[in-house]
Amino acid sequence: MCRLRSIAVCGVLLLLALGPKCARAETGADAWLRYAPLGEQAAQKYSHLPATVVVLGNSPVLESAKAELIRGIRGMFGKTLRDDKTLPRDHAIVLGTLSALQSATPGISASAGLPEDGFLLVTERVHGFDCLIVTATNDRGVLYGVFALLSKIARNENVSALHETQQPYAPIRWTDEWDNLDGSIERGYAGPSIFFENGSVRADLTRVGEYARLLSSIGINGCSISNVNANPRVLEDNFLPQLARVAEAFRPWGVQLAISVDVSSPKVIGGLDTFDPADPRVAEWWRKKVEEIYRLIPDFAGVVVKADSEGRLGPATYGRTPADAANVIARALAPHRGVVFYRAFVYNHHLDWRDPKNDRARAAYDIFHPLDGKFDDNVIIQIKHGPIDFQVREPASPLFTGLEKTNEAIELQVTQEYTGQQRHLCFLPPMWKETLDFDMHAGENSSPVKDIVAGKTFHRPTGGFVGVVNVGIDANWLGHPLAMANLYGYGRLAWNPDLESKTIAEEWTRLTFGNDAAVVRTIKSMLASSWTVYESYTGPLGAGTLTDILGSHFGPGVESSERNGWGQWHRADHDGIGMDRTASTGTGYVDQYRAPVAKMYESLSTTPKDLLLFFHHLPYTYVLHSGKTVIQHIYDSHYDGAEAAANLVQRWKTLKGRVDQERYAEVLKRLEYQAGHAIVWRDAICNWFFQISGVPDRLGRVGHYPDRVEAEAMQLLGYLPFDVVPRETASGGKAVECAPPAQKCSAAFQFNGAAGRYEMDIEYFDQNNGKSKFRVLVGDQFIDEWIADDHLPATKPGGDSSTRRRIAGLALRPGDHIRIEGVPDGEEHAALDYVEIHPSPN
Ligand code: GCV
Repeated sequence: MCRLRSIAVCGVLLLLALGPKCARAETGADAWLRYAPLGEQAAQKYSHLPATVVVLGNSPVLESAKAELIRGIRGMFGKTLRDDKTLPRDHAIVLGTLSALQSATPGISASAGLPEDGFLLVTERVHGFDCLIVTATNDRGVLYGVFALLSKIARNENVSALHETQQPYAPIRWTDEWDNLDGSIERGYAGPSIFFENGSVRADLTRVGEYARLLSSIGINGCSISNVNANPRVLEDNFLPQLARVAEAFRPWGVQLAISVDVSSPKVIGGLDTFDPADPRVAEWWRKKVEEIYRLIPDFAGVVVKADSEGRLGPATYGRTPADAANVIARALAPHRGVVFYRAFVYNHHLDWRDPKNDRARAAYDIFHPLDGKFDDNVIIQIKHGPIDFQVREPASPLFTGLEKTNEAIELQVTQEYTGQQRHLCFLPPMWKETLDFDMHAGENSSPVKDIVAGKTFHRPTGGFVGVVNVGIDANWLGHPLAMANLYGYGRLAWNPDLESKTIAEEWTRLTFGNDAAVVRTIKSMLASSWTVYESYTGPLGAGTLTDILGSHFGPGVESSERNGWGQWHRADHDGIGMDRTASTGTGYVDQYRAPVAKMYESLSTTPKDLLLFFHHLPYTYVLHSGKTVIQHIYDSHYDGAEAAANLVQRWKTLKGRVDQERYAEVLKRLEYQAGHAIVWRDAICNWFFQISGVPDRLGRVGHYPDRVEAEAMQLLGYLPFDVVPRETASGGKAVECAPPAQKCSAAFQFNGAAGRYEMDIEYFDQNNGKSKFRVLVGDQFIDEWIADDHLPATKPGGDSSTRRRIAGLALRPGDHIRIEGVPDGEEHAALDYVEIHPSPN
């Protein structure tokens, strides 16, 4: 079935009877809630579905549940459910809480000891009619049940004789958004904020409502909308009514509003001369402020606090502890059942890098473990999943077992700050699963992280999951159409961390792209491999992401981690690489784990290969279990990774015509970019390690690029060579630029290969401070042109801006004169790195 817009295309396809099924055109805005028409076969399969919906009760959330059901059935089957107010005089889908159901139909057997937000889907006879009942303890549970039912149908599952209970693993299932009041988003990669604009809450909150619907569909019940690097203004009297508007947009979807607060607010906006948490005036200020919030937002969820971290003020100013700071706010929130998330991401970013015993990874445990038991019951310590900062691979934070008498939540990062910024495909649930399933050995029984944060292991009253999402105003929410699999996956794992990541990938693919077996198989397998592919060309063996940690966190920047106080050290030098975190010779970090875990990481032979360099400093010549040396592993993994990234493009291309053209093209564009950028990464990392270690690549690849013509070696007209810094981020350390006063430059060379068809890759630099133009000519013949107008996080030539333009199937003869013309714009000087020419694949 096709939408009107694509009828013409569909018609042509049908007429020609070419290619597979016609696909609908989509922007990605519907995400996994597409409710795309299911077709004849499915209509047959679900013909038993009732034609009526009956809602027992009356609330905005139940209203959403009903509207969603009608919308879903209409989308998938083109039928509109009749909306009845009273119990069935016919087969019906009945929605209502257990108590409403039992009072409307005494004797109904549908009962279950469901916790808040859990739900039951069951087929039962009501008043003599078979009904499909969606029930729960609370209205939100009913809404979740409706989403689950629609998801089953959209994925072609059988719903004819349902008896299924689902309940959330933990009460806390939140997202944090790092949105600033000016509309920018810290670490956001899909346009400006959906919440704020120019210092205020947006006038139009349509997208906010749509976002709440998406969150609700995966069981998220709270959302903190403002950056943890908090602006005290959010608490100003005139700002609170604006927040109330956001809460209103969230409410019909059962999502409760939260905000990040700055602990210095009593002083900065409150007129006090202190924010000392021990000062009674400060406590009183928080009490009154919180009361004011609840007057406007009765279902306000609570606040998130980042303090004494990365330059933020905190209780340390007054010699107080995080417990003092958390409790003073928690006591103001407690009468209203609000909570404080106090982030354990507290560390000294001025560490002395010369001291081999210093270790940022130790910070959270060192600071918070001694405070265990000192936090009030409505405080939750929000712990990043690893001890550093969302690197491509980290061990589970030892703090999870460092707090037995304190509530905890795990913080996972959906926005791909260190994992490719939604320009690279990186499906994160497999990574999250490793942490969630990791046994921390808290006692005799197994104690995976998921149980600890859910409060099960240490019998805590609350706890759970927080995902940092950072959706933007872009139609598809996260930029890369496939990145939404991470938000979906986060929600599904927060609901049920026992789910396999493959199951999640399959669910998401079916809901997002339909049930075509080839589409499901291909996307699922692309997602499944994408994290380790990304890891293999950006940070193998647990070294941490070897990115520019002082800047964008995007492209390669090996040295940026070293010789500064940030503590993201990998300690690579002439002889070896890795942080020695052992108890015997290193920083002693391993001793923060319980004994069995500490023992495993202390020993080189039992440390998992993927984390070797996180725990041990090894010579480049150290031989791994695989038989390869560390250095050869680094070379090989980067070459294999870049090849695997290229392979993602090929796999995606097999879906042409099977998914809608818009998303097909957008994904292809991003995957092609990724394949090019993986080569930038590969070359930068391999060359850096080759330079520093002096150990050649056994396969002779590093530093040898036989098909490459360096721009600085071409015949240059106007273009001038320059050194790129850091040097490994350009081929040979140099590039050419068309700097003022030049207005147009050219770089030319002669092709000396055999006659044939070739792929020509032009590596150029696409900055965000200009839109240079490029043209390619062979002899006098125009071949290609483009504008360097991407929005990469770069204002200069280097690893962040290096971009590949591929010209495929180009016929060349020996002696052909190839010329690239560049026209600079603004600060962007049409810089070129090299050209590489390979025979076209057959
Ligand atoms: C919101 C990292 C990020 C920061 C982020 C911080 C945090 O350092 O780069 O952008 O700040 O983590 O989680 O607080």
